[in-house]
Amino acid sequence: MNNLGRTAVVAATTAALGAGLAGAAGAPVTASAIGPQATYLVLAPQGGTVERATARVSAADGTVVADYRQIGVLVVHSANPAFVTDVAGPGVESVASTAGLGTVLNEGDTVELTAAEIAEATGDPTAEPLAGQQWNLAMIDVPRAHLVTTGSADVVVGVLDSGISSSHPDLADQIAREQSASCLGGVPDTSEAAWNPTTSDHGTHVAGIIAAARNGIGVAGVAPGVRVAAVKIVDNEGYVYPEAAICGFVWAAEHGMRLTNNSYHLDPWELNCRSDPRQRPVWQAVQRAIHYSWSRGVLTVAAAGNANRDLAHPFAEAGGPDDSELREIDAACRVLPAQAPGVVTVSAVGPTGRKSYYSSYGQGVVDVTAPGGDSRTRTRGRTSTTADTVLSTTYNTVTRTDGWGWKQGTSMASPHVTGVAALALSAHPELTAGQLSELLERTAVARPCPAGGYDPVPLLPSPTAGTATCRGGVRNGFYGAGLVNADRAVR
Ligand SMILES: [Ca+2]
Repeated sequence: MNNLGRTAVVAATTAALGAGLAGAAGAPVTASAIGPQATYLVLAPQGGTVERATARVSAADGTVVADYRQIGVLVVHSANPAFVTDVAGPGVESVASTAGLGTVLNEGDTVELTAAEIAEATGDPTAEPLAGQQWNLAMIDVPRAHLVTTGSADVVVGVLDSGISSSHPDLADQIAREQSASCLGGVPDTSEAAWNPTTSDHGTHVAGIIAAARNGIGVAGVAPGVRVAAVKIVDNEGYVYPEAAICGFVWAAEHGMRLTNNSYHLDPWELNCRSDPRQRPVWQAVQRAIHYSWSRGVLTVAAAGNANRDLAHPFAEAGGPDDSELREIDAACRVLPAQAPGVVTVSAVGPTGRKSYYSSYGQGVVDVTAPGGDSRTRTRGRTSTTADTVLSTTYNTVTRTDGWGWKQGTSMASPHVTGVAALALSAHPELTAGQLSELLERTAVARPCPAGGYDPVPLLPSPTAGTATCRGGVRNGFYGAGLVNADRAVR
């Protein structure tokens, strides 16, 4: 740990934190839809069999690399330039190439703790050494909840993300190794190397928020008694392709998980438009996968996104494969998986409880809110304060060193909700996914809309600046049903 420094190891951009978080400046996506071994999603009619679709794939010179007949979805490789038209026919509802449909993980910088900072914080033998910096846990009453339960090892949470460091001293004993897998390419690979992080520590940070151990080292998570499974869906370039996410949902549903955390969004654009014929099959396939999870008792928790966007009133956006392209956005456009049915969608607040400057929102979209950090709340009189973000476990992919550090985003808020849900399941294992979702909302502490207008970044220019409008009453667009509360959820 002596080589840890205050370096941004996975900087998404070199601009301000806001830009890195928003992901608006994501790397260009090559739109070469056709080529050797292009990947396709082939959907059979919902509720039907995949037999005819499988035969049509073969006849169209395609190879099925993953068969998700549970949801009527095949992941196919083909070099046939005419595959999309050749495969169409009876038994095939829709087909789409997923080339160019990956999206760069919505990821901010990590500010790692130095060895000196870690050493200085080990004074209190009765608490986790870094617990004093975890404002986020006190905010949602985690210490009081732990008097009831710290979580049951029977509860396994799927972390659909960039992998989890299995060598991390705060996570090594928390990982359900036999339930972990990489889903890159849409095909599960259970080797430990495959589900460890390679180019991003995002999943390691998320996993620590949920379940970092109470072991006298570093930090503790919201639910240190539960276990996490690494389900790696973020590839080495930072992309999340639809076939990887679909594989991840099905894997989690069939390997004993009760919850999945989803701190990412799909597509090269933030929004997936069902009216776009190329995106519609992705929407359908992901929705089927999430519904399948739900039917198997798995609750899906997802981040709302970091664009300070009103998801209930989408507007035209630039970006995607060609940054000059401006798309028509309408009510058929959604953030996936956050806006899929049955998903608990999470906005972020900072230490003051106000919506984080970057957090997306939307009445009828956000279900609950949780601490995601806000470096610009200026609780200490400075313009930007790292300690107002979220401290968790890190893995430096350059030095291959485990550590602890700060990140902010709805990516960090979502695992707080997942952790609270894991505690609630530990206390009430009989809950169905629907009952658990309802419990999270019923036990949340309502937060009113801020009075007057809301400028998320007063006096500061920001890529995500712009007045946000909070709509609704007790349940509203900024905070949904309110701030999740671990103590109320376990009673
Ligand atoms: Ca610990």
